[in-house]
Amino acid sequence: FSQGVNQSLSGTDQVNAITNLHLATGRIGKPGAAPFSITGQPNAMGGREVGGLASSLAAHMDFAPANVARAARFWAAPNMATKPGLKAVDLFRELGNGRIKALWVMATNPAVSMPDAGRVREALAACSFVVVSDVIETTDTSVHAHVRLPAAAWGEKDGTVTNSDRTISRQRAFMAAPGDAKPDWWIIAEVGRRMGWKTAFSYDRPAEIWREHCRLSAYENDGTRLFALPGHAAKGNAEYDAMTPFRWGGAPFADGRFSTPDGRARLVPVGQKPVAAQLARWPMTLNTGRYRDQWHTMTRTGLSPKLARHREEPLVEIHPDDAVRLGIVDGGLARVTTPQGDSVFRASVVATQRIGELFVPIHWTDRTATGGRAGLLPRPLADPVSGQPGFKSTPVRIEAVATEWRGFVVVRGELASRPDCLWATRVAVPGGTAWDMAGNGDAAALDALLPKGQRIEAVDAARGSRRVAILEGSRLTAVLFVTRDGTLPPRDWLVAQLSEAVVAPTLLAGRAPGVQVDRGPIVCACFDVGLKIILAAIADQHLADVPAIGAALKAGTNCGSCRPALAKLLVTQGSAHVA
Ligand SMILES: Nc1nc2c(c(=O)[nH]1)N[C@H]1C(S)=C(S)[C@@H](COP(=O)(O)OP(=O)(O)OC[C@H]3O[C@@H](n4cnc5c(=O)[nH]c(N)nc54)[C@H](O)[C@@H]3O)O[C@H]1N2
Ligand SMILES: Nc1nc2c(c(=O)[nH]1)N[C@H]1C(S)=C(S)[C@@H](COP(=O)(O)OP(=O)(O)OC[C@H]3O[C@@H](n4cnc5c(=O)[nH]c(N)nc54)[C@H](O)[C@@H]3O)O[C@H]1N2
Ligand SMILES: [Mo]
Repeated sequence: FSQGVNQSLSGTDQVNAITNLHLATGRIGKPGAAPFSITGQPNAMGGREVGGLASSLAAHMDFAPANVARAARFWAAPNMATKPGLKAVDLFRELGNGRIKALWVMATNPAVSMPDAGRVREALAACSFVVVSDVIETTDTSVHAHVRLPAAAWGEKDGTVTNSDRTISRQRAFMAAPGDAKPDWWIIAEVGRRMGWKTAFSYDRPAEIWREHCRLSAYENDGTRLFALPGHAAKGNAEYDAMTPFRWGGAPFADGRFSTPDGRARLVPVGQKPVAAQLARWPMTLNTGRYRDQWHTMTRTGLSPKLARHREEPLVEIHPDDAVRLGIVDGGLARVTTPQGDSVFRASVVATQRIGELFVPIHWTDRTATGGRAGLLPRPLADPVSGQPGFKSTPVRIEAVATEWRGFVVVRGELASRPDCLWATRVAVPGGTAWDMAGNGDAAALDALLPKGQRIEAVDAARGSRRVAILEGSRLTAVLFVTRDGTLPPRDWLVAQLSEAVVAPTLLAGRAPGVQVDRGPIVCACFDVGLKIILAAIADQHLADVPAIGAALKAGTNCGSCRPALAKLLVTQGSAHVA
């Protein structure tokens, strides 16, 4: 099970119901038969093992007095925290209430990813001391920082990660960290030393931290704490360096004994909350989640033109019946509103969406769009036990948004500032950036976005179209295409002009001389294979399965992410062999 179960206001009851069912039917501790929460963060399990949660100490110990006393003995720490800290939703509420005066945000982007993110942003802006450690200079959170600490990214640092199945692997740097960037452990230890704890934070390498972690896991452990790595505490630096991946814990519960005082499993009673009545003002339900080729708040994946090809923009998905009823058209803009806030998305009318529900992706931020902000919409409510927000079901309404003009700008590098119009969204393209835009009123103000240089312009007053190009010598630095009633050419060819030493004479026509091949939307990002090319090949070459498409076009033969999409195309084309 995944986040539809966990990230719910009754997530704890749902997970316990699943676990109870497995216990009652004896499906625990046997290969292939266990409840398994597919959590998504790389090293989410490692984070739990080291106690990176408000609700736990390190090494799988909670705040029971005996555990607090044990951790105090181990670290010779007289001043232990004796109760859980604030979980994320509570923490940002208290930040907003002014109870938290100083905040250090590390490796997360809460101004985007927390529920009711508009309020989170206000709370960050009002906090008197915010520190942000990130691998990217400017994020929606770091713009509120008083101190920014440059952190080394995963490929630049050394340590271990734990998979959800408890496999611990060494991770080794394969790139040098840029500039002053330092690993997070180094930054924390340095702050600890500067605060006066020179010995306690005297680590000079990850192997030392690893040995301490292993010692704590085994410390006063009579077997009731499953997490224990005693053998590793004595390993030297060379052994740590050469460590191969291993899974801790053997086959827990296979012998029918569980981590309870009497060793017996417990069924936890669960309750079914009554389904809340649909409210007239908020008649639909909003679901939020991920796109195949973007990661969370896009601070890193948003840099890649290749990854942008799959889905260039944040879309709100809506069922055709709902769309017709509400006057929403495929490709048009729509405003999605909840009591917490609103955001404008391009509508995608699809029969795969459930009637009465909307889906929006979580990835776009203030850096990458004027709208498309999913995080503004969910309620800041959480499951009472786990503290997980209910990200997947927010009462919502949607309405069509009309605009008078639409257009795009393509620029070498980045625009100096975000376009100031009703709707704009950024797309990474080879050699630069594109922004798709729509708005009302005079579009002339968009000219201010363009860099300086030699300017050529074409105007079609009848269609309200304007096309501007900025050149530097024979090379293109930017184009701006805007229209009220006319069509816009596909951006691809204009983007390719950024890389040409001499710009094409047909530039303002928006296309090369001669006939164009339209590849359609990109399905296979690795090999740049478009939908129309694939459909033509399926029909012309009688391709019958995914490997045959791979052999003919290479599509689906590298990372494999598009293989489900290819399989679906085969089914909809009616030529699939049933396997
Ligand atoms: N490409 C990409 N992959 C990622 C990530 C990413 O950002 N990009 N993030 C990673 C991370 S950190 C995580 S946590 C995972 C998340 O991975 P998932 O949890 O698999 O993905 P989500 O997109 O969050 O969608 C959760 C699913 O639950 C369904 N759902 C909603 N409500 C309910 C309900 O009441 N009951 C049931 N049974 N289902 C429901 C939704 O329709 C949706 O299909 O993805 C990981 N993988
Ligand atoms: N509405 C809605 N909201 C959601 C979800 C949803 O389904 N719906 N899903 C939720 C889930 S499951 C998750 S996991 C969160 C994800 O939300 P976040 O964790 O806030 O999102 P990321 O973009 O992964 O943020 C990680 C940040 O750390 C930086 N970073 C990367 N590597 C390092 C490093 O090694 N060190 C440091 N210091 N910084 C680093 C990145 O540049 C980025 O700014 O979003 C949650 N929010
Ligand atoms: Mo996650």
